[in-house]
Amino acid sequence: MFSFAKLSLAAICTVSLQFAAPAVFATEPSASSQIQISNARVREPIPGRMMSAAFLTLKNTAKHTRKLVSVSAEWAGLIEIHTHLHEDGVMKMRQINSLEIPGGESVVLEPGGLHLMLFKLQLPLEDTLPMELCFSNGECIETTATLFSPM
Ligand SMILES: [Cu+2]
Repeated sequence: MFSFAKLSLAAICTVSLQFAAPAVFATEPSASSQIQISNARVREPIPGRMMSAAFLTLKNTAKHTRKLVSVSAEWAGLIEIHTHLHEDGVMKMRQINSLEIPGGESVVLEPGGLHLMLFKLQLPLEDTLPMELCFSNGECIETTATLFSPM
């Protein structure tokens, strides 16, 4: 019940902001536009499993390096940034504390490489999954991932 009330309130706020200041949204790029998130997708978990992975592309249009430090979503109890490493000939996943996106560059999170590890999923997942990415400068950006089947 609580999360439903929170969602409704967020929807109302969004609508009233759009009516109140359309010119500001149209002409002034916000700081968040320096990071562009695309192709966000969540792999459908194996039946019975409460964990999975998410992938996306982060593009930094600013001059300076930006650092992704945390990711959260209402439908996942915990989200970690992971990378894959070769260790003694074996591919292993390892959590990293932050992910740097150099100025003017893109970082791609994709199967077999960098990914967001999703734990404690609230099943079943919806087809569209909002999530929030926060950076070391305190900025947080919302994006929506789509659910995809690995088959
Ligand atoms: Cu992982």
